[in-house]
Amino acid sequence: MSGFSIPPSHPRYQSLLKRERIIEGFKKGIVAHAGLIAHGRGEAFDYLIGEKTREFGLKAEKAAVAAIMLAENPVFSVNGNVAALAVDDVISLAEALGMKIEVNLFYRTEDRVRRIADLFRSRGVEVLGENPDARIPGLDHARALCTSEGIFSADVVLVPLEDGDRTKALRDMGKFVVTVDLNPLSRTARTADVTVVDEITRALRNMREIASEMSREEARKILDGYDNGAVLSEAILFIRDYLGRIASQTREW
Ligand code: PTJ
Repeated sequence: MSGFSIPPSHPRYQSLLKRERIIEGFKKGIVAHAGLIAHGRGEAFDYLIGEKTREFGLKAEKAAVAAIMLAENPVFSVNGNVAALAVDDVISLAEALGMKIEVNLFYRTEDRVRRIADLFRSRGVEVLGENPDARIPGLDHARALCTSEGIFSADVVLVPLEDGDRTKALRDMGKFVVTVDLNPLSRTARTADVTVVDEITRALRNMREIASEMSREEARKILDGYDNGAVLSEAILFIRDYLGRIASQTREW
């Protein structure tokens, strides 16, 4: 940790703990510089939903699990922030749903890829991404690098905390893209097939629980009835109403 010890009684304990994980990940060369900024943006959006999983998040989490469960080659794409915040939750979900894990970075450096892969190896888990042998078409430079065994041949890709370009490029390849993004207005959120508007550690834990209860038959039904546009719209309207309620309470102070 950064030397600052957070008392569990602190009202913002969970949030401060995640912030510490990001800082620690940055110091260890796992999180990119921009990852610090991205985390702050996530924190701000989490405030707008009251830092809780809401109904729209849960609906999307169910659809996400359903899509992954029914996939032939589902791949979990991991970046610096996701590794720093949720390495054990990534492993737990990937194992439950038979997903490969691939390190795929927006700000790719070989050093950071290796450090993230080492983090997984330290838990006895091998990941793809260190020796890319394929490219995502339509993306510039190193961001396109991936493996033919993993992301390149995947039918369903889980890409949390992503940027819109890669989400679109993966969809253009015909893949079914699931994302987790607290910002319902982001390009990724609006491009993915399933957008989970929830915080990554909460989302992965919920998805792990859902995965242990869902049958393949249920998965098919859930996916057939799922409408990502409607769920995203619910998230935006929730924020409007939530802020409206807080505004009214504030007026009565
Ligand atoms: O490790 P790299 O090189 O792959 O880089 C990773 C980052 C996150 C820096 C890169 O992908 C990036 O710049 O992402 P963006 O464009 O900032 O998008 C990240 C999105 O994730 C934003 O919409 C944030 O609101 C959202 N976000 C941030 N933290 C969380 C989050 N969503 C869910 N849970 C979080 N903890």
